[in-house]
Amino acid sequence: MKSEAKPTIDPNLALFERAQRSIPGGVNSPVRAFRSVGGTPRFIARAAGAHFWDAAGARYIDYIGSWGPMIVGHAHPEVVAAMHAAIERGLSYGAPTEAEVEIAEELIRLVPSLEQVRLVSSGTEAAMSALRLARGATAGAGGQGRRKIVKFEGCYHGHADSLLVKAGSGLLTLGHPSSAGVPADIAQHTLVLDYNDCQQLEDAFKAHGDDIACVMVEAIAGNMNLVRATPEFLRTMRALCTRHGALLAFDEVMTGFRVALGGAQALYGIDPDLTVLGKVIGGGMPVAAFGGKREIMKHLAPLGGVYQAGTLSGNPVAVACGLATLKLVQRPGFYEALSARTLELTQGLVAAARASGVPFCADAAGGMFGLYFAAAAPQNYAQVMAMDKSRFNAFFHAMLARGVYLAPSAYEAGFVSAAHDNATIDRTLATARDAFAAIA
Ligand code: KE4
Repeated sequence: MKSEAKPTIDPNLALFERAQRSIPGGVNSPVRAFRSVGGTPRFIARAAGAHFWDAAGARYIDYIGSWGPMIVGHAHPEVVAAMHAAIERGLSYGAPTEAEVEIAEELIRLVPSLEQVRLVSSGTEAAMSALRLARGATAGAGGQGRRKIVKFEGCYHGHADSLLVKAGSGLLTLGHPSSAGVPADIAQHTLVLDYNDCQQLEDAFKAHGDDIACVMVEAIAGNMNLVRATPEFLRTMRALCTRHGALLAFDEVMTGFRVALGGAQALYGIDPDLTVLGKVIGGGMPVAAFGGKREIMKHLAPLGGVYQAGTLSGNPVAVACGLATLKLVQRPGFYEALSARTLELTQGLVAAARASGVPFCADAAGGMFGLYFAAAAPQNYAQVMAMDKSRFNAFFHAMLARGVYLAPSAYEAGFVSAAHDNATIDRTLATARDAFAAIA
């Protein structure tokens, strides 16, 4: 009797269905659920270098790199060895360690504006703490702390309540919650302006200047796809904060050690009062940080009245991973090679799209890139939203089916690692030529 061939169930689908029974949406961070692009998320079983393998054993060239941290490639032997050595000494002590001092000194040495830093465990925690510090360190008229913060539509700074806010009805009216669970009386203190709009910044300070504690910005935005700030926008921001006594915070969680060794602030030559870091500084482990001028950091407990704390802040195993990664990115020529590789990728994708007549452009900033199904690179959120999302989704799936894993959303940036060698880039471009032809 011929045995009935068993239907092969996609292990990713089986895992996704199982995961949804115990985890909301089956994921621990929404973007991983593929809801923007549709289809079944890939459950990753292992990763090495520029690749990872899903639960069905399919191999992909990975262009998310854990959303930025894996800049030296997955499972780099020197990073793994450093972590093993740290693990042998114990996992966590809840007491200070020399390694935390070492990574703090390294960050201060490498990031131009830093005089002191505090380590935390996520970018959200770092941005949230930086905001509280800014409010606690700036006195408004009459001596009470300033309450307002300014952010920009399309920029993401993690999921603290004050930062899950969308623009009010009128641009300068106070913000409304962009998430359930955020009380209006918290959101009302967040002003959400258009990215790259200098006039709105001027108007906001005219209306609220002496109550603005902080302006927080991604100098190269990576959470509405990749969108660059104009130098004039950042210079205006810096000047207005200085004039009105507000603090300028650069959120470099994504751009830090990604677009250049000194981050976006080094590229633009801007000196922010506070900097938020994450991703690369942990090398894939939960390390993030916020820091700035000593005069501001002295307001933090246990010195000052701004409370902030964390059980696993500065965790020795995580810090060992971060230190090993920071050592590798300082090798001579690291960023030159990474930037050249990323540019080769984006220029090759543009050529491949043109060969198939698909309207497409791209941008590269150090080891991160943006892909745009549009005639020109977007300068703000409205222009991002006007791009051809369905074309992106078709391209995403055409590439995924051929073994190239791009960010599963038209509104995310992509990431190249030092492990993406010439052969990997060439393979990606050959795949893209087929994918563009398939969606033309
Ligand atoms: P985390 O809390 O996810 O470590 O960091 C928040 C954060 C803060 N600031 C910037 C500029 C960021 O890009 C992020 C997190 N980035 C997203 C990528 N779009 C992480 C991916 C995710 O949410 O799963």
